[in-house]
Amino acid sequence: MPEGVQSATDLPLKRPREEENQEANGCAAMEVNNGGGGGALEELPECISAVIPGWFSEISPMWPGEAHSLKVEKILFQGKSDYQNVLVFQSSTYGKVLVLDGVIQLTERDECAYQEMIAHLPLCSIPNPKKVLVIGGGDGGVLREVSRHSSVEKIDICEIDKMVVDVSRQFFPNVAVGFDDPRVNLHIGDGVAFLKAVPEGTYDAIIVDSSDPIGPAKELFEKPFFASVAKALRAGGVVCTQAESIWLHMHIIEDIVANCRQIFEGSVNYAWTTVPTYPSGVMGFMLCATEGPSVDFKKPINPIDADISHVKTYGPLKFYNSEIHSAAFCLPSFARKVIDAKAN
Ligand code: SPM
Repeated sequence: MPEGVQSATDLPLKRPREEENQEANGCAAMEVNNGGGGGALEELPECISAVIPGWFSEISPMWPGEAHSLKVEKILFQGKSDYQNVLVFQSSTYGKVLVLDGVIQLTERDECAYQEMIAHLPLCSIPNPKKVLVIGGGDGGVLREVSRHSSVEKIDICEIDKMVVDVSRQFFPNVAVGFDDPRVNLHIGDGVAFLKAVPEGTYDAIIVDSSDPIGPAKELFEKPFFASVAKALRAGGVVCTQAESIWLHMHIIEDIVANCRQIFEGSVNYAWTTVPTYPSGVMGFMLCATEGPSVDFKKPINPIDADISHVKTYGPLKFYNSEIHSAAFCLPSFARKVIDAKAN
C-alpha cells in the first residue's frame, strides 16, 4: 500500500468480485500514475490521471469526451469491496472526496447541494412524514438530512456495501453523523430484495440515493424497482430518486420518466440542482407520488427552514430553502420538451 494511504481497520483490501464488471466501472480504461499521494506508481488507483499527473480525472463511458479533474493532495484510502473500488483522497479545493468505481460520490465542499435537495424536496412536499426509507446512501449524508425532520419517527436505510458505511464513518464524520440518530435502522443488503420484502403501504417517503446505472446500482433505475417502490409507499406517499444530468443523460431520464409515468398514478416531476463536482455540474431528481392525497411537489407545504431542532447537531442548512425548492422544478426548454412529452 502506498505510503500515507490509510485503510479502515476492518476493511478488506482485496475483493472476490469477478472481473466481468471491470469494463463497466469507468476505471478500466485508465492508466495508473502518481497522484501526489506519495505512493508507488503501480499501486495507486486507476483513476488518478495519467494525463495530468497528481490529478484525479473522472473518465467514464457515461460522459464520453470529457473529464472533470481535481488536484489530489493525498490519497487517504483505497480498497476493493465485494461490489466496487472505493477511494478517498484529499483534494486541494473540495476537501475530502469519496469515489466509487472511479466516479465521485461526494466532496466535503459541495455534498450539501445533493444531500439536502434529495432529502428535503420529497419530505417538504408532504405533511408530517413519519416513516422514511433510504436505499443506498451508505455515506450517511441523506440520513443526516432526513433526521432534521422532527415529524419523522423511523428511518430505515438499506445499503449494499458495508465498506461505504465504514469508510464514511472514518473519513467523513460530518456526513456519517446521520447514522448516529436513534431513529435510524441500518440494513446491509440489496435494496431491490429489501423493498420486495417490505409490506405494502409502509413508508411515507422513499429516497433512492444511488450511484450511476452501471455497476451495482443498475437495477435501481429499472421499471420493476419503481413498481416495488410504489407498492412500499402509502397512498399519497412520495419517492425521490437520483436521476442524472439533463446535459448528459437525456435518454436515461426519458426512460425513467416513461417508467414512472406508468407506475405512479399521482404526480411525476423532474427537478435539478447544481453539484460542481458531478459531471456537467448538475444533478437531477425524479419525484413521484402514488395515488392518494394529492402532492404538488413545486409548492413545499412542510417547510424545514423553521425547524431548528438539529441546528446544534448538524449546523444550519447550507443549500436548501423553500425558494430553491420551487425553482428546482423549472427546467430549461430543451429538457422540459422531452420530459413533458414522456410525462403526459
Ligand atoms: N450520498 C451521496 C451519494 C451520491 N449518489 C449519487 C452519485 C452520482 C454520481 N454520478 C454523477 C453522475 C452525473 N450524471
